[in-house]
Amino acid sequence: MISAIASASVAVWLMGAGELAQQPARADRHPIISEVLFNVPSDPRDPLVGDANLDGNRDAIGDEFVELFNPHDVPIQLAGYTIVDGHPPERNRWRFTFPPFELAPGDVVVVFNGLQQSWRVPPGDERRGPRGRDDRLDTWVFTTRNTNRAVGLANAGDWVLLSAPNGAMLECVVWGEPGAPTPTGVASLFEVPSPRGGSVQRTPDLSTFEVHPTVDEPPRGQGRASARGVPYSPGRHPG
Ligand SMILES: [Ca+2]
Ligand SMILES: [Ca+2]
Repeated sequence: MISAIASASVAVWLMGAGELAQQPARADRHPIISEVLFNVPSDPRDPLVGDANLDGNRDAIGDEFVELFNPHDVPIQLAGYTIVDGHPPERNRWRFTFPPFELAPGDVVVVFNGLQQSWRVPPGDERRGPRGRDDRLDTWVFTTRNTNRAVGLANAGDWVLLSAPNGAMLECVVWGEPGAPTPTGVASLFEVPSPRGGSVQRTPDLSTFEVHPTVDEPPRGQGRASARGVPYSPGRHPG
C-alpha cells in the first residue's frame, strides 16, 4: 500500500497540474483493511462489552466486523470489492460484495456480520449502500445480513481477504491456525496477533497490524458520556 501511494505521488509529480485535473480515479487506488474484530470480547460484569455496533445486544458472531479505510486523496468506488473469510466448510464462509458506494478520502466503512443485530439507520447490504451514516457509530455501516450462527470469523485461526472488482487479491489478514490454506498471490499479507478478546487494527503508519488498545466507547445516548473502555473502534480509523 505504501508503495502504491509512493508510485501515485510520482505519477502526480510527473504530470502538470492541468493534466492532473483531467485524470480519472486511478484503478490502483484501493481501500485498505484497517480493523478486524474476530474475537468479540466479553466481560461477566458488563454485558455490553463486545456490543461493537452499540445496539444493546452483544453477539459473539453478529458484532464481528471488518473496517475498510480510504487512505488516498481521491474517492474510491467500492462496487464489486469483496471480503471473504477462510473458515471451512465452503458453505459457511463469510462473504460480502459491495454494491455501488463511494468512499470519500480519509473515510471508513464498517461491514458487520450482523447476526441478530438491529439498527436505527438502515445499513447497507450487498444490494445498496446505507441510508445514511449510522447514528450510533457516526460512520457508514454495512451488514452481511447473516442468519447462520456457523458463519463467523474463527477465533482460533482464520483469515480475511479483500479483493478488487477484477478479482485481484489485495490484502489478507491472517491469525492463529486457520482451518483453510492461506491464499497465495495476495499483494499484501499480514500475520497478525490473536487477542483473547478485541480487534486488531492497522498501526498509525498503516504498515502492519497491532492489538487494538482500549479506548473510550462512543456515548450510547445523547448527552450521556460513556465510561466504558473497549478494545475496538468501528468507524474510527487508526492515527
Ligand atoms: Ca451488537
Ligand atoms: Ca477502527
